[in-house]
Amino acid sequence: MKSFLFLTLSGIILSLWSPVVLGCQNPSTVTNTPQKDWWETAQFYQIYPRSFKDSNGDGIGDLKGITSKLDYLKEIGVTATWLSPIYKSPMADFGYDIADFFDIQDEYGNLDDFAELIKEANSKGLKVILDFVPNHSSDENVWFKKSVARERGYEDFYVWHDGKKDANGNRIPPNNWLQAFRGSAWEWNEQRQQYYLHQFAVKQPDLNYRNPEVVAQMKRVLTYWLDRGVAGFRIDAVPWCFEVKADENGNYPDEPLSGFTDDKDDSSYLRHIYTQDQPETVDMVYQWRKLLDDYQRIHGGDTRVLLIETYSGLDYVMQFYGNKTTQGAQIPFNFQFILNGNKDSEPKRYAEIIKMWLDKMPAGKTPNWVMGNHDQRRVGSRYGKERIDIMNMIQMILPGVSITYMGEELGMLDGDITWEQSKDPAACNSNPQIFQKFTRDPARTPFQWDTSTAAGFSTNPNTWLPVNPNYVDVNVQNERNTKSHLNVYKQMVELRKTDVLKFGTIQYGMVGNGVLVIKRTYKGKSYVLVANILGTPDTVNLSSNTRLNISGSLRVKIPSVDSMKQVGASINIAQLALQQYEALVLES
Ligand SMILES: *[C@@H]1O[C@H](CO)[C@@H](O)[C@H](O)[C@H]1NC(C)=O
Ligand SMILES: *[C@@H]1O[C@H](CO)[C@@H](O)[C@H](O)[C@H]1NC(C)=O
Ligand SMILES: CC(=O)N[C@H]1CO[C@H](CO)[C@@H](O)[C@@H]1O
Ligand SMILES: [Ca+2]
Ligand SMILES: [Ca+2]
Repeated sequence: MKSFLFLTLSGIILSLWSPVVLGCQNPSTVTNTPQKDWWETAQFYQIYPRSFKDSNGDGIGDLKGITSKLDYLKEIGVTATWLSPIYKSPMADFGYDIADFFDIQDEYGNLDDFAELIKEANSKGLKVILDFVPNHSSDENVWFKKSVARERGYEDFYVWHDGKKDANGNRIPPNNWLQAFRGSAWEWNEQRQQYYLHQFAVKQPDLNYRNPEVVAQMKRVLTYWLDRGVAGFRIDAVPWCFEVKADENGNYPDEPLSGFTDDKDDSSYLRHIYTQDQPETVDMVYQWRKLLDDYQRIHGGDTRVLLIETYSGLDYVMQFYGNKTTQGAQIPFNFQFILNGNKDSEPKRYAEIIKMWLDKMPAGKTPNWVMGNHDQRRVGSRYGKERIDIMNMIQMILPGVSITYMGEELGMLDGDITWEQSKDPAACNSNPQIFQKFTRDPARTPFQWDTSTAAGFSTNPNTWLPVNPNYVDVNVQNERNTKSHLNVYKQMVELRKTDVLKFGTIQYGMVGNGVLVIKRTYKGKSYVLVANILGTPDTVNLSSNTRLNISGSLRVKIPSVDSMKQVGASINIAQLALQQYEALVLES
């Protein structure tokens, strides 16, 4: 039995942490008692409010619905929940097009409902985090209307340009930049007689972050919601905040061709070296972090956190953690399990994905693990429904922050949404032949509570997206009472409260044909996840990967749903027989 890969990291005791230290540090030599701030070992849970719980029977989830289900969040051990956008919006992009950053969309409720949600959540020890969408506003935002009218103070709130003339004297856009959907990123505005930049839809004009008044205004947005009790922000689409600075004539350079496609309207036709991942964007995030820290200094309370969404390259992502002198975001999302793996991945890929983040992460920072979100297919649909427990167990046993998208704890799967039923603009802007490639609706179907009407999501059988028919089996009520993904998840949550998972070192590697092993150790006590990634049984020798340093006796602590092994059973570490896709947490 060969071991392909071995990795170890003394990641956990902050004062000892160094990316170059390989080999198991003995934590008992640490003199200080380890301390962790609340978020460092937290369990975050993403709620897509439209699909979580409908309180008034209109078929759309809302704030009162969330408030009514806070006990469920407690039940599954959530520390903090982040809500996808609830701000006032014409819903051209389901709330990612904000018309009023200071108010709530009617169908979700109002500011009183929000206050009630915060109050109830806090009384249960739950924190609430809001999505912050800085890259653009809606064209229905009053700021945009004022900018169109060149009102004093708003003239440069957005990125405006006269455009150019072609050889025949016809007006053409300032340069070749493309929007994320299709076509030019510049739209002519008749009233103002200028083009405005929109990196997303026409209805989503880009704010001009080179205008200090815009920067100040967005900071006022953050403060406004901090005053209303939020524990931090998840910041959307960060890479798009800044574009390259205009030259002395006010012009922007063309982006070079990527060579990936001949389709001139496709965003990937160009390499986005001037419209994404600009260094100023990183600095903007540092400024937002400072705002949160200053807020805490003045108003007290727990640390406020920043969660950053970017799918950029790892070297750029890591900059968001901060540098030697400046703090950045506590949690730049780790999307490596989304970007680099799926049901066809080789087993050793799993260990490589873990390594990618841990090896790049700067010293003293906290890792985080994201398996899914509202923009991705369900974890069980991407990695295979046989691996639902495996993915939840990996996420939970790894050090640092775990982030669950609602429903993954139940093993919810993609809904089958037809072209006619589609709601996501990414699907609707395409056509019936290709929409499956773009749609994000399948992961947004209503949450499955029980076997009543609309899976208990709504009293209205006509929900905004159809309920997945598998709700008959896959629902909270059912899964509470049986051997289930939910119960495995809850046991993992309990395990996360132990010192071993909070402070322990990590060692991980492969044994057998395709068995991932993750070992956490603290003060001589270990928990070991053993997960057979493959669909074939395997008998493995856990000692064969000598550098995992597994010896002595181990007992079963948490078996996956289909495992035949009993909790408490001793296992033979030299000859551990695993069924296909079987996963076990063992304890020393
Ligand atoms: C291996 O594990 C044993 C306890 O099982 C421990 O005493 C020893 O220090 C470990 N060795 C290394 C190199 O971590
Ligand atoms: C398991 O691996 C260890 C270390 O390589 C070896 O000493 C032992 O003989 C192996 N046991 C079996 C049953 O293969
Ligand atoms: C990554 C990404 O697309 N982020 C958001 C930025 O804005 C667009 C348009 O509103 C949204 O679709 C995205 O979710
Ligand atoms: Ca509703
Ligand atoms: Ca921008």
